[in-house]
Amino acid sequence: MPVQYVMYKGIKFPPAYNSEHSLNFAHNEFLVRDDDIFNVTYPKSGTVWMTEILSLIRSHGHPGWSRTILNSDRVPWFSTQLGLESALSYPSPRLLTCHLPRHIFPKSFSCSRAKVIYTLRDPRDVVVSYYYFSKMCNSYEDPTSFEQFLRDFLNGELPHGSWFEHVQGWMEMKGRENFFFITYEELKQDLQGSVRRLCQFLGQDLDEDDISSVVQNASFTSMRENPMCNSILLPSDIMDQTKGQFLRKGICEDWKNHFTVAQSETFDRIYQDRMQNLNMAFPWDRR
Ligand code: PPS
Repeated sequence: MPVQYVMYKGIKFPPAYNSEHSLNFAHNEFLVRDDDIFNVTYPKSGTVWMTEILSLIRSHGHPGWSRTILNSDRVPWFSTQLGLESALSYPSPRLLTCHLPRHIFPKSFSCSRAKVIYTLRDPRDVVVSYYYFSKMCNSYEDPTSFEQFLRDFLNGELPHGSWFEHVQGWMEMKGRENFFFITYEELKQDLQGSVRRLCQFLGQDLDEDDISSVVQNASFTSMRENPMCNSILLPSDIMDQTKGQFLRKGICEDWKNHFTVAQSETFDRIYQDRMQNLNMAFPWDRR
C-alpha cells in the first residue's frame, strides 16, 4: 500500500510519527531554552548513536539511564507528535533530537544560546543505510530498487528532503560557538577523542574513566544488545524486524558493496556540482 507522507514546506515526512501540526508547532511555536542541546542529523547519519553518546555523557558514563529508558524518551524527537509532548514537559536541561533541515528548525533557536550538535556521514553510506531502513520501516515507501532509491536521494525526493540542502543549511552555522559538527567517520575512527571534544563543547567535566565508559557503552556491540536503543521494542506494524536490523552493519564504506561503477560516477558528478560552494573537505572526500 502506498505510504501517505505528511507534507510540510514541500518536504515529505513519515506519517507514523509526524503531523502537519507537530511540524508547524516545532517550526513556529516551539520555545527553545538556552540550555537545550539538540542532536540534529539527516536520517541514517548516526542519530541514534549520538543520542546514546549524549545520554552517556549526561550520566558521566554510567549506563543505568541508557539501559532502562528508551532512547526516544531520553532524547525526544520534538518535532513529532509524541516527542513534542515529552519535550514540552521535560525539565531543563533537555536533550532533543530531530532530522529537521535548518530552514524549518524552531524559529526561537536564533535568539537562544541553545547548542546544536550536527552529525553527518558519507552520503553514499547514508543512502545504503536508508535503503535497508526503508524496507523494514512501514512508514516509508518500500523501495522498488536501489537504482531508483539512489535517483530519488540525488533528486532530494526521499522523506526528510535533500541531503545536499540539509548539509548546506546547517553548515551555514559553522564557526558559531553554539554549533558543533562531527562526522560518523570521525566517531568510527576515534570515539574516545570525539567524546572528549563533545564534552568540551558541552562544558561537561568527565574524567578518562567516565569517557572510557561512554565509549564502551556506545559501541556498536553494546548498542545492538541494548533494547532501549536497538529498536526491537518498536511496534511491529511500524518496524518489521523480520526484514532486517536497525543497527545493521555500523561500518564505513559499505557503499562500495552496493554502487555500480556507473552509479558511483553519476554520484560523484552530482556531488561535486552540489557541494562546490561549501568549500569544505569531509573525510569521505579523500576516499
Ligand atoms: S535514523 O533512523 O535516521 O535515526 O538512523 P540513524 O541512527 O541516523 O542511523 C543508523 C545508522 O547508524 C548506525 N549506528 C552505528 N554505527 C556504528 N556504531 C554505533 N554505535 C552505531 N549506532 C548506530 C546504524 O547501524 C545505521 O547504519 P547502517 O549502515 O545501516 O548499519
